[in-house]
Amino acid sequence: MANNHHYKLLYFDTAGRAEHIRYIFAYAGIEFEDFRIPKDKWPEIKKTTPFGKLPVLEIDGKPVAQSNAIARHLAKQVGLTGQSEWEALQCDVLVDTLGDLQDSVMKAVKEPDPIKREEIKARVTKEELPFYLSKFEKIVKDNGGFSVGSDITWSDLVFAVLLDQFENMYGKTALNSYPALKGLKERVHSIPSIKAYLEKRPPRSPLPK
Ligand SMILES: N[C@@H](CCC(=O)N[C@@H](CS)C(=O)NCC(=O)O)C(=O)O
Repeated sequence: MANNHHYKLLYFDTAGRAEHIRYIFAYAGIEFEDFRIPKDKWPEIKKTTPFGKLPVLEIDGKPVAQSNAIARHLAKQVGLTGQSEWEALQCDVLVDTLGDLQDSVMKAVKEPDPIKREEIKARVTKEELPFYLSKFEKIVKDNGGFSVGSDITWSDLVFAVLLDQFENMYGKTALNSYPALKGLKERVHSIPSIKAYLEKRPPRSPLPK
């Protein structure tokens, strides 16, 4: 896809909040510099970022913060925001709802007290995950395999990234009760440009605390 901008994505050496941005670049065949900041360099670089957080995307040298603002901007450029304003809105709704679920999951991961951690993890696993996943499953099934409308959107890419992370955390059978979601993830991962990206993607390393 033609795009004349120079893109440099700054993030840590992990998937985290940058992976959906990398997927959009990969999907659209847009070259970008995947600048993975080593932990020890972060305190220095942090001072130079717009709001002290990553990811930051430098577009022709101008730094832009906020992962979903960045992803939405790129999605618009490459035609991944659906067929109408209504579909663009549905993409935003799903991406934000996936963010809510991800926040709950991460709360369990980040809890330092091991007893509280297990309690949160049990609640998320028993209540929040099935609540959200069953709703997402119905949406994707009703749309014939897409999260929004009848064609791929950036929401599908965000689903693929997060469902993959859930499988890594909860095991490969975690999505067995959600065949439409599993199918969505697999279909995104079999798109040749995404497949090529996944094959050369560096191994994950943990985020700095
Ligand atoms: N809402 C922001 C959140 C950014 C954020 O929390 N980034 C974390 C990594 S996922 C960070 O920069 N942590 C290091 C720090 O705060 O020093 C986004 O989606 O971009």
